[in-house]
Amino acid sequence: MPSLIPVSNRPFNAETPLEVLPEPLTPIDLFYVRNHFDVPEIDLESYRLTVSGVVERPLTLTLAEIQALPNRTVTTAMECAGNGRLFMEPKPAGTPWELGAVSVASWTGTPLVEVLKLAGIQDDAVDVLFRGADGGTVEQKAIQYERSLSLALAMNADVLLVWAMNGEPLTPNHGHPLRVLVPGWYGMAAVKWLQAIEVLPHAFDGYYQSYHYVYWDDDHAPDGEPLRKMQVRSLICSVGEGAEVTTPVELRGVAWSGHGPVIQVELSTGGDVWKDAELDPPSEPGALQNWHWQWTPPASGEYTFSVRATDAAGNTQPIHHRSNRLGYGNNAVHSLTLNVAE
Ligand SMILES: Nc1nc2c(c(=O)[nH]1)N[C@H]1C(S)=C(S)[C@@H](COP(=O)(O)O)O[C@H]1N2
Ligand SMILES: [Mo]
Repeated sequence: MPSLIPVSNRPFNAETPLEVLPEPLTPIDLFYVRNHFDVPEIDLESYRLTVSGVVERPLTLTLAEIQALPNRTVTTAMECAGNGRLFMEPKPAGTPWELGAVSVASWTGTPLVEVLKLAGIQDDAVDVLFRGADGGTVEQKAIQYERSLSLALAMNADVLLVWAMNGEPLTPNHGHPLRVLVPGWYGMAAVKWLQAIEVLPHAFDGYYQSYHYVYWDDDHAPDGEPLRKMQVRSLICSVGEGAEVTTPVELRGVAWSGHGPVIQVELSTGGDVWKDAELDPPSEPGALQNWHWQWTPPASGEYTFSVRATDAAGNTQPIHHRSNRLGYGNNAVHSLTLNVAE
């Protein structure tokens, strides 16, 4: 039985075993976990979501009141921006993720815009801030996990306040009782244990907004480019590094992008020669797409297989990752060396 692969204990961080990613939904107990602090204990009886700031009507809502609003279910992938950090050179500080900080779930929730409409947005609103119930001391300051979206993004009907994953209430690790979902974005935007929404008359400037989850390097804007959508990526899931396989070699895996569907997945066995894999369309926009590929090698022996994906917006995975100080967005091609038996 596959199980989560622990990366750290306090806070608890763990990866999804790649072999389960081709399943239509990642089982909840195998969905990767990314926590910055200890999981806060939230009692459903006393839980309230507050909505305040530059609104006509500040709100205090129970989960049942939120669930009574219009809701919908979407299936989308979520990836941590630090996925693959362990393979970056030089290795940045930060959680040393291999490649399993990605999963896919069906998410049920109320569009954020429904709650914002209830509260009534004032004309001077600029940003919508989400505050998680978790927190701790960072650089000698007591902080909570907080992120914002611009008002224009927050009004997008795709942004959900989610209470169920794969048809089950959220578990403590995944944000029980309520979390944000910003489909297509790296996971940092999906604030868990949502406690408060504050509509601000200015842009929010917080630790996880303006310092972390920013590409700091020379290739981006000099003052750092905040992370948003997931970059195009593909993974080989059917075998692991160093495995022995038989001929014809059959490889399977997944691909995704926050910039639209993946339209091509290619494999290489060395050199800049790429052959198309067969690629399934996403079951829904933003879900992981399965691919498979078959190849008869000229002889038995050791081969290095690389996979790369291209999305509908024309983005292709690079051979080498771009460096950035905090080690985000490593979407370099995934390569494995396998032993092909007689
Ligand atoms: N309140 C809160 N929300 C959070 C986080 C957190 O530490 N605290 N981590 C974020 C990050 S970086 C990611 S990648 C996703 C991970 O969601 P998951 O643990 O359900 O996979 O949650 C995001 N939301
Ligand atoms: Mo993340």
